Amino acid sequence: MNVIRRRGWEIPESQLTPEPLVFSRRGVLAAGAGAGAAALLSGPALAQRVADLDKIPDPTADLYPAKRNETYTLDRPITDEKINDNYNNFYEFNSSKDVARQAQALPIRPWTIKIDGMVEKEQTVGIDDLIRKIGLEERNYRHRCVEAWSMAIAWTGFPFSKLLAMAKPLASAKFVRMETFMNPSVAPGQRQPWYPWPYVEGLTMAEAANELTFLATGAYGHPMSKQHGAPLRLTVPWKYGFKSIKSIVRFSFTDKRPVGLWEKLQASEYGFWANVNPKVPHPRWSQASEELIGTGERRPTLLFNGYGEYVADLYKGLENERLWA
Ligand SMILES: Nc1nc2c(c(=O)[nH]1)N[C@H]1C(S)=C(S)[C@@H](COP(=O)(O)O)O[C@H]1N2
Ligand SMILES: [Mo]
Repeated sequence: MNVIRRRGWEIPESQLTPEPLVFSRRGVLAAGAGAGAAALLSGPALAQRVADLDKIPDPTADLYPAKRNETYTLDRPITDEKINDNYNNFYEFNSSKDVARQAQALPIRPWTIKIDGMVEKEQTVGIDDLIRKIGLEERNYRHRCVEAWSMAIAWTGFPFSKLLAMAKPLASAKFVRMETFMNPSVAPGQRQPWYPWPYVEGLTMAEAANELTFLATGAYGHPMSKQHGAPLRLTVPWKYGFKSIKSIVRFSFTDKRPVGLWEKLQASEYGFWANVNPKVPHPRWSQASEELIGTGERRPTLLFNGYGEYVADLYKGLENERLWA
């Protein structure tokens, strides 16, 4: 993501020290001191780890490809899988688009998900039990990043509403807060202390229950690649991409509006609602059009990324809120 490091969140000494020095010194401190930090794997050791992880079976791989739900149609071709697999935002690994190799170090089995907070009964569930219990379908969705690029993806997964049915949130719950794994020993970006890890995102209960809101476990007819956020990733296609949190480990139901990682870092640029709107520019660039990654084409951006018929009603009466970006 595109963040000016205004560093209001940093320690005051940063005002006295040239930036590159602050970053390297703090980076070194964090790597040496934090959480009993094991040495970060690289080179042959990383390759060996990835090879070992690749041997761990995926117990729900037989469910792919799932039947496509034809309700959701595209106005553009699906992005080529090779391109999509090599152009990602996954700051836990690094802040470039080139994260695919590093992301392979993430273990995704076993993977447990905690459901807690304002629910009838807190529970912990393994990803494969969850997938088998709920079942899978395929959906083609557009994806619009706040950085003014877009893709189209064939996701596999299940509607968020089915997780709600399982979680049984109390009437007092107003929001769901989602959290990504925290594992700095395999995710080098998580050793960068200026990001408020872990990655967090949130939705209102009405947004979570909307028929478009989808939890993806696969893409392109097979289990999702790690760089896309395996084994469980949110897709809310009418919002800027940063809302679609990857590699989720926890759903907490709450009456307090969650503050996402980007909002915490730079609230003036990345807000809670973050609905796509071509008429409301980001403070530093226009949102009027987008680059379709892999095609060289630029297109006008659509209000709600073209999904207004499903979601516009969610925002009636909220006109005083900062609904865009
Ligand atoms: N945990 C986590 N989730 C994340 C991100 C991230 O850095 N970490 N990046 C977000 C952003 S900005 C975008 S555009 C999408 C990118 O998804 P893709 O790499 O599958 O295209 O993931 C979102 N979810
Ligand atoms: Mo993004």
